[in-house]
Amino acid sequence: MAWCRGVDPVRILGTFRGNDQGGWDPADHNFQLYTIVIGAQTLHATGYAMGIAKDGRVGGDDPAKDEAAIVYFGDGATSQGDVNEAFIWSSVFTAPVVFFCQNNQYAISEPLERQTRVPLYQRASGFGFPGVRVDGNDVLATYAVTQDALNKARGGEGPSLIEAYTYRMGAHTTNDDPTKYRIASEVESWKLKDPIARMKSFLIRQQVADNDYFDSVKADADALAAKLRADCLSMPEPAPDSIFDHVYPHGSPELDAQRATFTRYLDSFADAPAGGHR
Ligand SMILES: Cc1ncc(C[n+]2csc(CCOP(=O)(O)OP(=O)(O)O)c2C)c(N)n1
Repeated sequence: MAWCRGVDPVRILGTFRGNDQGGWDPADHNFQLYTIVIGAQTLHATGYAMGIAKDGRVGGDDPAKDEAAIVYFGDGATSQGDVNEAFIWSSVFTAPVVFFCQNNQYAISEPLERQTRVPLYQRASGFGFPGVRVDGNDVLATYAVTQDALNKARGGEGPSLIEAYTYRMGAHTTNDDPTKYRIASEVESWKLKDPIARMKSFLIRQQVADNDYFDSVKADADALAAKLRADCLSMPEPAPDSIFDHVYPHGSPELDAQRATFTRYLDSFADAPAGGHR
């Protein structure tokens, strides 16, 4: 999504490396900053969507001017209070928001059966809006249901939930070892459903792309990956006390006190740089 919205992927890696706290202006890309607190983004999207509705930018005479919000989260997030609150608020206020749950069947080591007794898309009906499950490894089907849900939201029909059913092929993070909690045959069966391989064979069968095209895509992807690795490794380390810079637009006395305490702590080290830490 960030790529489609024109956000340089290295900006996301900056957040993952802990080098910044979100490296782009959401207004520039119509794309919110990454939310680390699982599920909280569903409330942000619901509030934003309620604002869209209050500004009268849904169900107008010119559909091209209507707007909606879409928010992405995982199967584990559906157990969070935030997500359930977002479902309620969006429903009763008919907010133009699409909840897109990427159900990859694991929240780190926690399997789906520890999150829900019913298929996740069915939860929506209890909150009073439509839910649909789509094969999340089918790019075109996923695009179609997303477009439909967004059009309904823009048209004033309120929220919907999309459950894109898929599988997390790798580890959750570099300190997660999935061999401890799932069996190899499960992973093997999902390898056969690889969405990229499926899309590739579809395009070949439809005769809309040939080997030259795929070779050029691969070359572009390899070059992009190499650039991202290089850019990520060469990111400047932030000054330790820069964490205080962007909490509030105009700072606060409490933050100033915290910064002073932190600076004293840093200065207590023998190798503290003369003249501060910047
Ligand atoms: C409120 C909160 N609790 C716990 C965490 C730690 N945490 C990070 S990722 C994760 C699992 C998320 O699983 P899921 O929602 O299924 O998304 P996935 O990463 O599988 O796409 C957890 C518990 C967090 N970031 N925020």
